[in-house]
Amino acid sequence: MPDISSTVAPPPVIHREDYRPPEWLVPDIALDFALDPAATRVRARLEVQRNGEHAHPLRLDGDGLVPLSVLVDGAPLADSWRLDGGALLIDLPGDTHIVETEVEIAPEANSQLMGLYASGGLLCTQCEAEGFRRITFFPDRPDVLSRYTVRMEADRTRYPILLANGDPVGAGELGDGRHWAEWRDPFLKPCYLFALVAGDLVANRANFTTRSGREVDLAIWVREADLPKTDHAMAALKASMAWDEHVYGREYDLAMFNIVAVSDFNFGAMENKGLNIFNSRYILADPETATDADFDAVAGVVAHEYFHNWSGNRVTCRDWFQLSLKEGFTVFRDQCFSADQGSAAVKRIEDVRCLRAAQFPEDAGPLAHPIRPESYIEISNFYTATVYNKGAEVIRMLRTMLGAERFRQGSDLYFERHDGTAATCEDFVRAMEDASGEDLTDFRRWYSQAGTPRVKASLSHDAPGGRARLELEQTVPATPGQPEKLAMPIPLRIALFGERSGEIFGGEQLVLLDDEKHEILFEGISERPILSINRGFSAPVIVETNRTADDLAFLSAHDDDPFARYEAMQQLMLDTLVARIAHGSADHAPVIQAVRDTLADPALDAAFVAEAVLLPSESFIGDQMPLVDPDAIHRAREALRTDLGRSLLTDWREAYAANAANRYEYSPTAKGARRLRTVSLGYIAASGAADAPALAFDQFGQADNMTDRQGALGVLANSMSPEREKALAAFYERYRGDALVLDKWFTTQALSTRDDTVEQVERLAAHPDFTIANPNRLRSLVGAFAANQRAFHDLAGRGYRFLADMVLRVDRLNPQTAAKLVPPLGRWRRFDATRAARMRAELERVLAAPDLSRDVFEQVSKSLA
Ligand code: 0A1
Ligand code: ZN
Repeated sequence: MPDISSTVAPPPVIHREDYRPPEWLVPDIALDFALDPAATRVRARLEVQRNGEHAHPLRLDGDGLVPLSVLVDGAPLADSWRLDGGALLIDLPGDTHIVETEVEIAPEANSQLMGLYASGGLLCTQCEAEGFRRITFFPDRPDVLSRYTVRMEADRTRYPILLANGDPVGAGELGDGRHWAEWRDPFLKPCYLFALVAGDLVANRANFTTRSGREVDLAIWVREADLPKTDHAMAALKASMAWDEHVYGREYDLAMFNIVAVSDFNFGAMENKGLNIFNSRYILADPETATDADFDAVAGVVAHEYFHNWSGNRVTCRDWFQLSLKEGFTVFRDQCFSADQGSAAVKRIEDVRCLRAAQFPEDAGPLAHPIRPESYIEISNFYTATVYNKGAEVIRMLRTMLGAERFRQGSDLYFERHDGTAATCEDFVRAMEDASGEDLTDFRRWYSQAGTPRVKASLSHDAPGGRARLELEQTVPATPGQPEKLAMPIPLRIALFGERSGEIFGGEQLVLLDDEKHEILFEGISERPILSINRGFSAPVIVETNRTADDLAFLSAHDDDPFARYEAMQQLMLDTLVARIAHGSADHAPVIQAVRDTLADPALDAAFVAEAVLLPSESFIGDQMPLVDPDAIHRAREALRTDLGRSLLTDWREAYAANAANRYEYSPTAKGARRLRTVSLGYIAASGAADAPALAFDQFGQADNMTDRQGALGVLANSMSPEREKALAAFYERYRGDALVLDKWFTTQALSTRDDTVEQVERLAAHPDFTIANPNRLRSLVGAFAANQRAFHDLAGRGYRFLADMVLRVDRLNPQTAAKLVPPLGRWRRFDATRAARMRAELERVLAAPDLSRDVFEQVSKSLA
């Protein structure tokens, strides 16, 4: 048989440098939907305007659409339109015309969840990045801004609520059980921010008065049974609105703000103007079904989408290469919001942990790209930790370098200059530059160069002279397409502590390492100094220092910067683990002592202690090694865990008892206590204490909240005890009707450290409650399993085969979601020859499959290159 795949042309690559302004603008669009899950008729009326001097036809993007009619200025067109790869091309004589089209689409057959689709009896839309072209013919690019009027009609019983962007302007009955509603959005917007929802929904309603006195009606729309779970999201929404006024001077601008929760959603949520659509897991929360981490995620995502109203909607992106303009900035904004709501130190630790878990590996692998990519095949593949989280770190560095006040002046200038337009990352940097008077020429390298910079820092002390010398050296690793790198300006917050006195010499300094090498001399250093560097994680870099175990132990007990204190402990643990992996043994005593001291320090709050005493993850340990050995890492980490458990058993038992609560309460203190209690339980179990399973089962059974219950279940899931099966069965029975909680049941098992996890996961994939059609459920099992470093890297390659099979199955339904499963296989270069060959073989098998989507093709071909 001929190899057909090799004769199919590879999909085109889009380059940033090829950007050209749109040839036609669409200042106004009226949409008319006759909604029906099987066949929805969409009529569009576009006012089109030639942009500049040219004779090109109007090009309206379309994906899977068939024009039922095309009218120009009211007259049917017979032969002056044609289809070109899905797009509709129309020759137009004049400079302005009215173009009307009609198409029919089938929401319930839309398994990609892009465009108009059905979810749990609702009809809803997702248009970012290029979903609008699956609804109607339109120039589907973010720099075409239009005023929208949307009319919807639908069956009143199935779809009593009809929502779209902006404000409602009319509604009525149609007879035969159908009704209609019309909405108008007064703000110009790109089509990726268009949204509609139709369904049987109820609202949690509230209102908010902006600081200039505007009244805003707030509504969170959900299925009736979910209404009691919406208060936390509503509180977060109000807090976000107030925060953006207070911190950025940004007010909300419509009379209404609607949020809808849906069960089937590819990402977290979407910032459609005035009508945010959310994955229900980021709206619904009550103590019985959501953990403290879930509560935090709900507030963070609600804030994120709300903040997009300015950083994304009022000022949008010129093209998709500028994605980090809205995403990096908005993640930075939501991180600061969350930091202000609770413990800023713990929030920073979590954000850095997330960056290291998701972004550092991306930057070190075959899919590395700058926060402003140069090219893509499928833009959906660029909603990455690099664009989002490293993008946020880049904005944070700007604020660190300019100071809070000048940063705010820069953001004011940016919003003022670009309001109502589609802007670029360059526009943002220029506003910061103009407002602050700083030259940010070299700083722009953070936008164009990929790869995590490495900083070597060595401190030496000249005791008789009372001087210290800090030598800094940076290297930026080669990444695909970027073999050579220029030095990056790296802002490092630094302090020196006296080894004996514990005092800081001369306070904290901000050092800008903007060359390959840099040297700083400190005078008046009367005793041996200990270096505290990259305090608060002031730059997204990897720092290597010549600090001893004693230095790190000192900092873990005395550093006044909570992040640096946590970091010192992590480094001490990492050094110990890496030494054990390399030499087969290591001295655990310094780690044990540092953990004991941290547990005993009365000045520390429980939330911080819980973070500080946790060992680095297996994958982060792997990132420190030239070649990852998952089994050796697991053994070393478990040995240290066991040792910590045994040596400090009394301390863990004390912490466990001291952090018990009589009754559930939602407060930072109560959250910290819950976290430390379950971390302590984990160590008690790691010690091998005979009563550990019973203790965990008790916590599981008696918990009055999901944090404690799931925490105990997680501990049991790693055990071989009979309590494990009892707890899993009880959890399933209790929550089988609640999809979001059932996701946790799958995830907990997929993350188990037991030897039989691969088989368990294969078995769970055949469970009647498992489905690949729902992205949350898919990720709860498959995504979690691929993050379980030991189980996924099973030497026989079963984990790899399982994941590749899933990629192929999911690709037929939902390419975007399938592509997101590929990166763990792409890390093959980091593993031993046997594993690397098996991972490659699976990638090659996927690549050879017929009819692969562009999404998966791009991720797999780049992973093999
Ligand atoms: N802009 C959203 C992210 C998002 C992107 C694509 C989506 O559709 C598949 C959905 C959401 C955000 O940053 O929250
Ligand atoms: Zn976003």
